[in-house]
Amino acid sequence: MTETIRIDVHLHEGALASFAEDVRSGLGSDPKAIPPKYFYDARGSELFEQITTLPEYYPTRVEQSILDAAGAEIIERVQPAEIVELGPGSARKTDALLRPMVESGAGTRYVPVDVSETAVEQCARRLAAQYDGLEIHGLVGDFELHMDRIPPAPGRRLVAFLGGTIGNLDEPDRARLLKALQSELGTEDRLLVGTDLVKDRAQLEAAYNDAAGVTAEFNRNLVHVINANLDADLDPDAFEHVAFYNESERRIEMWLRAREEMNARIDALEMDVGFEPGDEFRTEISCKFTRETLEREYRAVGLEPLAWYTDPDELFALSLTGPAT
Ligand code: SAH
Ligand code: AVI
Repeated sequence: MTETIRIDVHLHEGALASFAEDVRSGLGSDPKAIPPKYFYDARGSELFEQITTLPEYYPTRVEQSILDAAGAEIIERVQPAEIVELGPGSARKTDALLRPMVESGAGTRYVPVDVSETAVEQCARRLAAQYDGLEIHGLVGDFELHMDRIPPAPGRRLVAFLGGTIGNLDEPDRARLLKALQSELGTEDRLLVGTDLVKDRAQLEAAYNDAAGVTAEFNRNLVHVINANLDADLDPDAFEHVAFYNESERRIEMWLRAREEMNARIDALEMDVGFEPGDEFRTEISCKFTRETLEREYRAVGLEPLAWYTDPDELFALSLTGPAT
């Protein structure tokens, strides 16, 4: 069996400086908000994996079913020489694309790009053992900052952005990312994006308020990450997990709300932070889409919608686009 793994790490001191800056400005802004990409240290990645198995969290199961049904057809249609995946996490679902790509004989490389070092290492090791001869070139980096570090393609490229992670960005950030992707894509390259769809409030809110409390722990992990990286002494258990559907913005919002009065110190920022009971900061948005809103965003950046794959209940969708000609 031939195993070929290379992993480039692009998150060094710069990442800590950006985290420090994002926490400083996030806790000083109104409303207070910290970007969700910081959830994903080793523990955050592990908690997210647990979320994907929860009965209430339908997106993973439903996206998997769409990929199982359409994966081979997508590969046949695009005939990629490689798959670049943004935010793969464990990349479990990506098997539905990798298997047909490797079996086609045309695809030889997989490029996972994730801020979580453990995620890149673990998925690279698993996939190298599973697919004989598949070259794996992982990047530990931020897909909003390090797109230019992706190695040149050996041929036609399929960029996969699964899980609905695009919905964790607000509209200006999505437009910036989609535009950057559009300008990187060759005429025959394709982009495959997974998005959660607008649906009734009860089902959405249940998915982010699971009975076992795993999402609450995932949410509070941001406090652990702040403490560990910025020498802070915030008490994670002093924050209550809050998640609700903001219907006018068509997004789930997750917040951490102080249960009691608290005074904490963030040494690395030389910052004292005080919380009154009920004070809160936003930790994540998770935007929900319709085919119409999404295709409008694609067209605005020069991406042409080519195919739409969904489940019978239209809970989740995969959309395939390419550069408009
Ligand atoms: N695609 C997987 C994992 C989704 S969780 C699935 O569908 O199950 C989101 C993943 O994106 C995590 O692994 C997280 O570390 C990664 N991520 C979030 N923001 C990122 C960013 N700005 N750059 C790179 N990776 C990011
Ligand atoms: C990774 N992302 C698409 C997940 C979501 O549903 O927005 C993260 C998550 N947050 C809470 N549960 C899952």
